[in-house]
Amino acid sequence: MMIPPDIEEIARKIKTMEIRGAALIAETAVSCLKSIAERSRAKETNEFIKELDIVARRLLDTRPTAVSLPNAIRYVMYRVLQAEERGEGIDSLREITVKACDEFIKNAKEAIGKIAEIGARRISDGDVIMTHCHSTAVVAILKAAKAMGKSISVYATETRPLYQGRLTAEQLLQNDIPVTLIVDSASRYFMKRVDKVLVGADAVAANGAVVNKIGTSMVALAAHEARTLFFVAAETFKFSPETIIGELIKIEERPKEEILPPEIAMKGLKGIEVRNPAFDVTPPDYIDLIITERGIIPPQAALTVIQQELGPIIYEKLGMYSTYRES
Ligand code: RI2
Repeated sequence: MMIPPDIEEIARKIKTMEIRGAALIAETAVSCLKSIAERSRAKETNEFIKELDIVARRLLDTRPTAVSLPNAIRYVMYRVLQAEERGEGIDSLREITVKACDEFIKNAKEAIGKIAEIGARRISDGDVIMTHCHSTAVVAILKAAKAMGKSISVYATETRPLYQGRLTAEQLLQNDIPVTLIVDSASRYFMKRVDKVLVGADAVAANGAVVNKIGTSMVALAAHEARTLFFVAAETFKFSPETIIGELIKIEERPKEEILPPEIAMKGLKGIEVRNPAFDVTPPDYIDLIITERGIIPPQAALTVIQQELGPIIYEKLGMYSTYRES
């Protein structure tokens, strides 16, 4: 089967980050699987599964770090493969696929609502918050805190090289939350004025380490030094089951043109070595709390979350759709 052009276009947009954010790429991938299931003309179950499988692998190929992506795909494929093993027919498989996709998206939306509510309770009236990059979960918490009548203000780092901090600032302004945009390297300069740092996550490892946008660990270090609380907001589908067996989360390296566009490279920098890692790892020692839809946990409880929330995937189909396997 050829991948349909509209799905190919979505995969391209995820790779170029026109569609971005760990939760959104997971939800988008699941919507693609749903669309494939709905339009499939397969007569045999194995043909149907092959169609899903090709699209699943194409989507997994787009971005390697956000664990939400393989976890979302496994959520759907695990249920479909189980149904096939039970001997269900093609119509039933289609129905099960669509249901699993709808369920994942519904759960993801509900998770954000719960994280907003739980997280907002941890914000005090008058708090000055610092955030890095753009996280749907973080913005939801800040909006909920404001809705609870808490007066807050935010320092948003611009987040080089793609400036997702501008998006955060825009969304906060739209919600009448005072925000100051700063360059990433000013985060330590302003840290003494900050009560809490709040960031999102692309992946949470079994030991509680958090993988998030490059620069997060530097902000965490500055927070640690200033004794400023450091909170992470992450849905449980961002927790990485593979890390239980010692796999490392792969850090995406993006094109050097994001840092050095060709017109600048012409001026004496042509051919220069540029590195552009998109994420870094913040050790659990620098993290005070992780806010999940199941409640607030210390980073040390990440393993328990993985065991409870992602159990069947871990024990039966861990290798399935792992972004780690080929690395
Ligand atoms: P939500 C983003 O990655 C950022 O690192 C952000 O903190 C994280 O995903 C979580 O975002 P990128 O796609 O899922 O910008 O909370 O590379 O929206």
